[in-house]
Amino acid sequence: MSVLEFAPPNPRAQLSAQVKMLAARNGLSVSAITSTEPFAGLTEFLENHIQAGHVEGMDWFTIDRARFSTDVRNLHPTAKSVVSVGLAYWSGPSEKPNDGVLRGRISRYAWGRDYHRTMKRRLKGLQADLEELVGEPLDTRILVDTARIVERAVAARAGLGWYGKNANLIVPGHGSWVMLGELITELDLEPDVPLDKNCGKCTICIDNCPTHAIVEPYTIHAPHCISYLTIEERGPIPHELRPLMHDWVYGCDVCQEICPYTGAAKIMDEPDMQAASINNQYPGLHWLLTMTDEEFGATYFGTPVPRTKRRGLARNACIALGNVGSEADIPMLAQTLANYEEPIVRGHAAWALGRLGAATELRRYRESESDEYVQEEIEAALAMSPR
Ligand code: B12
Repeated sequence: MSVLEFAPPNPRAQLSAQVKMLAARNGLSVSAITSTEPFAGLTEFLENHIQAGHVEGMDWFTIDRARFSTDVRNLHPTAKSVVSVGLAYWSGPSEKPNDGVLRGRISRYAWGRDYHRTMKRRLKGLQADLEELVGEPLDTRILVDTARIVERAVAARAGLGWYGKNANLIVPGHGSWVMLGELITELDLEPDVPLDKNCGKCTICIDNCPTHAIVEPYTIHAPHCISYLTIEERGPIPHELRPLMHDWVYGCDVCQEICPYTGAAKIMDEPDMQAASINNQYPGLHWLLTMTDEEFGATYFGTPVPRTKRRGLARNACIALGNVGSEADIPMLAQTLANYEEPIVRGHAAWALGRLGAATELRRYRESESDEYVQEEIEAALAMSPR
């Protein structure tokens, strides 16, 4: 008889293994456990991060909020464990179709259904299964993408993955193509250990970030990140950054696509994360400028994209046309400058016309434009336009 057979069963470890098994059964691709101890050094890190201006523009990201987010017990004082979960969503390589339509790019996490809803539904399923397992109601908190917790810090300490230099949490087998969520519980579970992994000497994400937003390893200067610019920024996008945004109209995946770990991700059959139509992946840029509210709703309702609103997508489409368009796109941009109801979109259409050298069109609408901001954009566009 081996020594192992005499080892007493560890009920805490057994319960933890069951939790992970139930998480997987509820469609949560990966899960790991950490305690509710405060995160050592994180408060100071976030304070310095905010003071350095790295989250400027996200007004909700205050020092008070950051302090609150570094101790899970602020949310649930009697909790003992956090189950960190991930929804892996790499669906294989993908390219824009070669169909003669000039198209933009939407980041992969936003192709399908809104992951907040998908994850919450699955986490609620996990909670119900846990209640059945322990035979009593549980006081839990279910979180997905809330500013009240630093999800990557939770996941890293739980050993779900490790920090890449692009700040993303890299999960073995899935790269960073994993959205995160948590279940905070009073159950006393066995914490997992952090992974002893790092990027080594690789700096490929830093070298390839189009706007140089990875200002040092593990630090994103959000006001320069294309994800921030296309989704969170509501006003004009800084002129100097526009040419660097290429054809991204919602989010950006460059620092993930370029990462060697992410390139080796497992293909997931995850219908909730797949695009329902080509416009959910690679929307036609002219279509983004002419779509009605109804078309916008029909295509994007239930996905993460409405966060940027119809005018945000149209603004971003103007920038993309200025970057990847040609003379053939001038009439559409001129029509946008003349007729689009939102000044923010007209202003960016003027910029794109300037990029494409359409001085005649810019002069044509210079007099009739009554909005001061758009007038300024027209003047700046004329200054850069050679024709
Ligand atoms: C605000 C925010 C953004 C902002 C700012 C991002 C940033 N890096 O700061 C913007 C809009 C730019 C953004 C972009 C993206 N985001 Co975002 N975002 C968030 C949000 C809401 C808060 C992040 C935050 O607190 N940032 C502040 C920084 C300082 O923290 P952090 O980068 O999360 O983690 C760092 C610190 O915690 C630090 N750290 C941790 N512990 C300790 C301890 C010590 C001692 C020290 C020194 C440091 C330290 O190391 C971490 C890595 O650098 C989270 C959800 C959440 N509640 O956590 C999602 C989240 C981070 N985003 C996510 C995603 C998917 C994205 C995008 C990929 C979307 C896209 N395709 O366009 C990009 C990626 C950009 C990037 N490379 O980071 C995922 C990340 C999944 C993953 N596998 O990592 C999250 C977790 C949402 C989710 N529920 O899945 N995002």
